[in-house]
Amino acid sequence: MALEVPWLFLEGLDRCGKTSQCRRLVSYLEGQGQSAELWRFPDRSTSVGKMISSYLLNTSQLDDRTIHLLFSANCWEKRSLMETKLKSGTTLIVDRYYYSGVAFSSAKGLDFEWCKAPEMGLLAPDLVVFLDISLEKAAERGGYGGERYEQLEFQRKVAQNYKVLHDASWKVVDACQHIEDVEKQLREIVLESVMSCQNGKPLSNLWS
Ligand code: NYM
Repeated sequence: MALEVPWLFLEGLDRCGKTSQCRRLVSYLEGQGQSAELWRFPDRSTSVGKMISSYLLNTSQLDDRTIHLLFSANCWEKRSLMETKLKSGTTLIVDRYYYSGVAFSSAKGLDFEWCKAPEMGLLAPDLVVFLDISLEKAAERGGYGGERYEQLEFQRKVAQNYKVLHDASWKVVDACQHIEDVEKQLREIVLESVMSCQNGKPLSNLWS
């Protein structure tokens, strides 16, 4: 089945500005007459998502592998809806997806390949955009430290893991720039991606 719309993930350290940029991108695409939706992972609205949320808020404790599998289950429970949306022509702008799973869980010392395994078969995006921010800049942003993982040393390990996961197809945007400049660059990247998807692209699975 041909796919004529691009879909992309935004990844990055905590407080890199992904969520605001995803919102802006969706409004922009809608303004261009494109059907577009913002998705976020973890999706805290499902029952799995509620368990994840309470772990992130430090109101529950879970074994490292258990929480990793819950993040993965959270992606799996949305996979078929994701496929339906993409096949119906909706562009999805996804605020984090499975790369976060590997980057954050392996920062606790879990094996990379073990972390990747449960994500095999999830849909692969047309594009991954990494919002690159320094650890110090991220830590200065409002709300930092409110959730588990928002600690400098932990984020340093996450940043190293993103470097390992990174491949040549990823686009990197400097998230230390002014918000409007980041937005402008993201628009250009998305428009480029729309052009390259114009002849239709098949959906593919991750890590295959
Ligand atoms: N996170 C997110 C993971 O550890 N694994 C995952 O698979 C995903 C999708 O959740 N610190 C972490 C990264 C963040 C936290 O994300 C919540 P956000 O974007 O702050 O809502």
